[in-house]
Amino acid sequence: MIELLTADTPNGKKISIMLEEIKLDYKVTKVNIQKDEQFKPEFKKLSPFSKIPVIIDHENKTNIFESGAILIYLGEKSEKFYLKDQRTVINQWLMGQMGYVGPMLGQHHQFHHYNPGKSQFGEERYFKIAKRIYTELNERLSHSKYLASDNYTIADIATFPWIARHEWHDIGLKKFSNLSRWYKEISERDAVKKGYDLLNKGEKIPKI
Ligand SMILES: N[C@@H](CCC(=O)N[C@@H](CS)C(=O)NCC(=O)O)C(=O)O
Repeated sequence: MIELLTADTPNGKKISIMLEEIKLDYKVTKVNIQKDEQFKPEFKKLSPFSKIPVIIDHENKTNIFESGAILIYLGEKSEKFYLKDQRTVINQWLMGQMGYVGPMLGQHHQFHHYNPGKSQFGEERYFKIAKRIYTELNERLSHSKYLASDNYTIADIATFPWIARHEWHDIGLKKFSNLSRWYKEISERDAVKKGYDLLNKGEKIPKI
């Protein structure tokens, strides 16, 4: 059994979606990051940067932090969505999400959604970067069905929950036809719908 220690955020949703996709038995343990539970010593032992998500694989007593590393671990364990002969390309799109797409859109959330009016520089900078990310993903998806290849992989699973915040981004997802096609298709997967609602609150994936 896998225990997923998480909060209801895009990084958290990546892992619940993956666990639903690979149909592993799992339970969610909520970490309330608004109440600083991530800084408790017992959690910090599992996650040195005090970040969710973390998994504990009780089968072999392994714990893993960093969502990209968790997706790789689960991909290898299940032999799903991380095809052996496509790992070099999957890793690139996964690392691109981890090092660029997620952190930059996260800053856009901070300046544009949570704290508008506090920094014109921050708002403009991350709005521009977010738009660039939409354009770049759209371009990739103009000649590839999914991000890494013609197969749905952990790179898509990592990226999807970030694009699912498109209403916060105010960029206009529907103007990006390939990204919209990809988004719509992934949002219709049963496992994605279930994993997106990781706290069972009836949360629906935002439509385009
Ligand atoms: N690179 C990390 C980022 C994780 C991350 O930023 N988690 C946020 C929530 S989405 C968090 O735990 N924030 C609490 C904090 O920083 O104190 C990953 O992908 O796992």
